[in-house]
Amino acid sequence: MLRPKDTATRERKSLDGLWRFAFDAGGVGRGEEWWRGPLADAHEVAVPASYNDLFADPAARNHVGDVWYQTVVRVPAGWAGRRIVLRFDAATHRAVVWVDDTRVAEHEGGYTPFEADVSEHVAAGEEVRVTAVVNNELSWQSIPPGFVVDTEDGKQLQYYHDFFNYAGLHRSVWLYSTPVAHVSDVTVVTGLDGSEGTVDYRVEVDGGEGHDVRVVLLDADGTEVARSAGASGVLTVADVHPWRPGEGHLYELVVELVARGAVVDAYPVPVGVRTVEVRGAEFLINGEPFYFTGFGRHEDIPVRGKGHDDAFLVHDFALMRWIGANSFRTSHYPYAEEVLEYADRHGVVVIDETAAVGLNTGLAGGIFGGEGYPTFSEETVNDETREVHAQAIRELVARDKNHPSVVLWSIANEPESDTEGARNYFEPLFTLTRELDPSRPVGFVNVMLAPHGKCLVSRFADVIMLNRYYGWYVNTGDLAGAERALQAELEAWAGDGKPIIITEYGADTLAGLHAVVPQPWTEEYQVDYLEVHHRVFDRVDAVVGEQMWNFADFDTKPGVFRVDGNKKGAFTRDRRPKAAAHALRRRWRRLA
Ligand code: BDP
Repeated sequence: MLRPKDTATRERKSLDGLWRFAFDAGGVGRGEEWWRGPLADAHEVAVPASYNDLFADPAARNHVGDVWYQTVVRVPAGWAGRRIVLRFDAATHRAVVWVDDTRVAEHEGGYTPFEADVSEHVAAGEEVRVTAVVNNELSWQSIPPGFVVDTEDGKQLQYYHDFFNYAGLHRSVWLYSTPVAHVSDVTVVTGLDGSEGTVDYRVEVDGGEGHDVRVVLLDADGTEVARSAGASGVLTVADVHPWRPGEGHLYELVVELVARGAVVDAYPVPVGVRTVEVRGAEFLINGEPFYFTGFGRHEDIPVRGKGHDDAFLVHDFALMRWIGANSFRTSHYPYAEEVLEYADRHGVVVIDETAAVGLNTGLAGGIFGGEGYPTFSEETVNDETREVHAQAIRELVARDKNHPSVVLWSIANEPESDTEGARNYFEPLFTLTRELDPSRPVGFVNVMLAPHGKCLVSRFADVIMLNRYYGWYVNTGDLAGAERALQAELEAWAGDGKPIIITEYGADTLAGLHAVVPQPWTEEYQVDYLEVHHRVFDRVDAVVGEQMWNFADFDTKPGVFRVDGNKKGAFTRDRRPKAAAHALRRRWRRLA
């Protein structure tokens, strides 16, 4: 799905800013058709942002159900006769959208974009009312899963993942225009052969029967390096300047739709020429072994919650650079497209993950009123869930397939993976992901409860991704025992002959808490914990990466294991370094 852009033939208008907003605690808005007029008793709310922390009100933070967003936008006068599209970069976790009185879009899944052609429902130069109902409930058939409990105090939400269920319009909203005949999709896959690069391209066109496609590849300084005609083909680039970790060199593929010699539509796609391959126990980028350093992260900041923020984008990448990180995982959902574009431009390597987190009732099962649910069953995660999960994978690949920074798909985080149910659930999802994108390896993130010898899903993965907490959830305070246990488990995984990335290892740490003897929660313990892990990683050749959990402290639901959220950050939530940040910096700069 192409991101809205201003080009010679296209224009976009941001709808970001303050919108009218109403909580629908009684769930009556759909029945009463609230989209038909201005929202009554409306608050004002910022877009993009989570709404939860904006109002200093526990009912707002913990609201479960529908909320309503509304704005009025004037369609630019110059858009007469053009195709006009309304696009939401994300609505968490689902939404229905109306333009004036007409329902135009509906979307399931909180972290991928959706859009509607609204040409028939708007008029150039006129104002229209845009209303969206956004719902934050989770069910056994949503990705991520969860369930709603009806209590005397209203609905409460339960879920098996460890971050707060922030909701709302988390990313930008756009009105944009294209010519009626337009480029609707572009796919690029790149290759390298010595000093020659190749760009395999495929263009899809809508409404342009009889039109021609031509493509021109420009270097960063605008010089033309290759051109071709036709909706698909292969461009070759002599003396190619590859995209590589640490150096985000980008070409630009300008795609043009041409009728009778005139350019009808033009759309540019940034292209990084690089290859990715798993060979034996190595992870190769451009044919060279790559060692991942960096973090599992979250989209999580004070006040805005999961709302995208360009200032934090720049600052977080600056901190990752400062610390010597070359990569991160989009734990535990697709991040804003701005983040991936930035990673492309700056040569940062990304493991791109779906929102399939918490498909594992074994992790927190007992806490919910003592009821133990099986993860995979007709009543819980089932075939219907798998179809929602499959759609989440389709939308992730469709959105992110052209990013050179993305080198590996992660189709789930810590699902139950040691049962036949898990094996049957996941096998077709691996097949699907490979069909959608044969150019990248595919994996999932394994949980400690399904160690080597028990996991039935890792056989489908190209890369073994492990989250391990020896010295924290087990061997708590016993780093010598943790070192032995970790070494033994990693050696067992290494026997499978696949590369291993440690996608999480970490210890909760309260910034400012100190002790002279190793004490969990102190800054010293976090440093010692990391050192133990690093020693083990260095002894196991199959380990090709370490992504510490987490980049920064982040918000969670309340819990006896959580002190104002999860405190495993190398940085605090307001991005101040703990002692561990300095320790990681010394190691990762040395490794680089
Ligand atoms: C893992 C999860 C991650 C948690 C982390 C933790 O993948 O989301 O935040 O553990 O417990 O289970 O800190």
